[in-house]
Amino acid sequence: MPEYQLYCFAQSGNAYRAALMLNLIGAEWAPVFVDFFGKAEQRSPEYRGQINEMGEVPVLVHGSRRLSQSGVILTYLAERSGQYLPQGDDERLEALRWIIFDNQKVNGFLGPYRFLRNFAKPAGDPAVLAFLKGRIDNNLAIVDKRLAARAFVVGERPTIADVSLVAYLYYPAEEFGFDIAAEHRHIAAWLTRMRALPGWAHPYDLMPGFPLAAA
Ligand SMILES: N[C@@H](CCC(=O)N[C@@H](CS)C(=O)NCC(=O)O)C(=O)O
Repeated sequence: MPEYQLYCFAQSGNAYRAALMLNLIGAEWAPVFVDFFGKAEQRSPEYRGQINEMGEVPVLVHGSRRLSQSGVILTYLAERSGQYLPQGDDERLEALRWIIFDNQKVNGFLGPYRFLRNFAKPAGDPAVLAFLKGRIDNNLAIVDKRLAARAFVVGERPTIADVSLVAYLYYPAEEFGFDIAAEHRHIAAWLTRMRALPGWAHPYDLMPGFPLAAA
């Protein structure tokens, strides 16, 4: 059995952060498919009892350890491998600052927006979508400005802050109804730099469940 197992599914940008990190550090890992759209497995009492009390994907299993929250998983893998690790207190805190901003306000809004627009039945309320889109535009502009002055989020070297922030950004523009890279040139250039890292793979190639089975 590979060293790591990752509970995930292809459409999850939250899980992509962990899957991508495992690939980038060259870990031996295998995905464990979570049927999110069909059986809503993550909400079952079994999943909550045995896999993750928070009822969320991703979950990383490493020996007797079971970790959830992609920010925790990224930190764990960076500390174990020594790769994508922020160096020193200032970088560590800076990376954490961006990971929290990302979880709450960048991909934390993009994920639900894409879900409501693309997968939810019935589709999301237009007023909710409009609210989220306003927040997304504002927060992507903040990230774009940040990346205008440096190659990666913390500095000139990629860290777990970058791996966190790419979460939903490689999914097709049609799923969002707008083109993030076309609208934010510094984000676009950074996405190209991230894509060039050894081990990079697209979320739909890295995790099981794409394409979605017809309902
Ligand atoms: N902050 C969490 C977010 C995890 C999350 O929200 N995952 C979604 C899937 S993309 C989920 O499992 N949602 C539970 C549900 O909708 O039942 C992380 O970064 O790991």
